[in-house]
Amino acid sequence: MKNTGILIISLLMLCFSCKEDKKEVVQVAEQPQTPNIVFIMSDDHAYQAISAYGYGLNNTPNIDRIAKEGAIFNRGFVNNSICAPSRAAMLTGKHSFVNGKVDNLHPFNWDQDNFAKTLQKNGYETALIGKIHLDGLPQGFDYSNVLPGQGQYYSPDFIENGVKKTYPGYVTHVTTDIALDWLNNKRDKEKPFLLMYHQKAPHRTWMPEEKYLTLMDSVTFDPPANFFDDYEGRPAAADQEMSIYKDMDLVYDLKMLDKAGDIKTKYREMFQRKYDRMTDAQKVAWDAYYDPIIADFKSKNLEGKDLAVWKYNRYMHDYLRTIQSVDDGVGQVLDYLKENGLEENTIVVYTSDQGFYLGEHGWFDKRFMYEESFRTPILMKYPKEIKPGTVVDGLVQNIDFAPTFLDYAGAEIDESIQGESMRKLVKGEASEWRDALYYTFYEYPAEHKVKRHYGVRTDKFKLIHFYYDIDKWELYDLEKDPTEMHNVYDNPEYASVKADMHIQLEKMRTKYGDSDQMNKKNLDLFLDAKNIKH
Ligand code: SGN
Ligand code: CA
Repeated sequence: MKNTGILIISLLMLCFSCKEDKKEVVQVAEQPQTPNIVFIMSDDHAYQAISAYGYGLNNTPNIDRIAKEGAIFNRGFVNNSICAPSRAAMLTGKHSFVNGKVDNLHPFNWDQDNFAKTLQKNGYETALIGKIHLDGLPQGFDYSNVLPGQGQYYSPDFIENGVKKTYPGYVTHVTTDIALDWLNNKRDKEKPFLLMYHQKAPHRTWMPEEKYLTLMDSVTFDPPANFFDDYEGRPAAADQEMSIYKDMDLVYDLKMLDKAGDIKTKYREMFQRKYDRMTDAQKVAWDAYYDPIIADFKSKNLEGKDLAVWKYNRYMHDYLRTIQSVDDGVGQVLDYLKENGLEENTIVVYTSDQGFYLGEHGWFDKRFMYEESFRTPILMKYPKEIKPGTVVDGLVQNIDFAPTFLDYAGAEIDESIQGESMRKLVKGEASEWRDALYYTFYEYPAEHKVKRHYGVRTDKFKLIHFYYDIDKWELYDLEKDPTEMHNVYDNPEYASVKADMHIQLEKMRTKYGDSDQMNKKNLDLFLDAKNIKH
């Protein structure tokens, strides 16, 4: 489709009115404008922790508004379940092995095309605010104010158009304030706009703001049914470092920074530095909440399963609290749109850079192609085109955002873009849609020790290959085994499914241009960068 730019398209509507048998033709001019786009993303936000998805863990009324007024996607997935590669895929509409950002370590090449650059060329005013985790000055944005790397929860540093400064306060609110300031005061109001409003929360180390320190304090969470997973038949799943029981740090993750210094953990000092960023008043509020919990914890000497369940609850409380502040910010931005007459003509998307484990398989973090981290929440509203309460079940992926936004904006979708526009799918008008998704993950050997793998997911099945220091295939029957506990790869009953899935996988690799040689090239680069002999 050719660009219509910022120019208003005049539609001529013919209106016939009959007067004494004589037809009179009246021309009425309607002026639909190019839509604005607010692309909201948070970091590590599990779909299980958005109330619109119905898991009953928490209440996110503002994020839910997007689903209520528009669409909720039940099958939204990422290309690569780790921060920077997922963001690179969203910006470019291309898989990691094509855009080059395969892991958090590799540099991102901002010189390549991204959808913000295309929108800019088509007359959009563009801004990128908050976490992006892609080094270098962002290209494609008239205004950028981003966190360096992972960013900090308290007294965060930001880089505004390349210049670093520290803001007082709590990162989620600072990000929202910067976004509202840009909407109100900084943008050119004559132009359609793209606002990428990207929160750090609820990323590790899940530090809540003062206001929510006690939220859900009286709630006890039951761990998921597979919390005490034995990983039978899944050696790659067995050999990771993202276990709540084994790997979650009592101080760094769970805030047991006792003043006496008795609780000595690997990352205690690192957490101390985060704590030290708070003001005295913030520290007083923080200590008033955590000190009694620390004292209680020390008195109990928990072990084994009791300790695991205690850690899970401590984790859930802080994780969900950081989400509450994210939800408040979404509400403020939605209100701004409403109060300024922008609601009708603005597309709002809420998503995360990937899903997250909330105790499933006993884990926190992400990376695996298993559902909880491969999936991601996606909610989208656009009153002009999307009916309230729409439910989308098609298999969509983060590479689809770029072509979708370009499609809505009437801009050209370059043929090198690998994602598909979701526009027709959301309207229920797609005559055909993909039946399989491709996934890759490369960050190993590294933190959390999740092995390199790639795979394909169809409606009903998933095939995964773990490689490098392992050579193991996994096959899941997602209908019978939605929590992926039974690897049926060697089960003779699945012989024909296995053969079909191998064909699907090869089709995907051919379609997108991936191969074992690409994996080898990326592995060599990674090992060289980490000075690992190979
Ligand atoms: C940090 C975290 C990890 C997390 C990665 C990637 N450790 O390294 O737990 O998996 O980020 O997350 S921390 O000690 O720094 O919190 S990502 O979302 O940025 O990809
Ligand atoms: Ca992330």
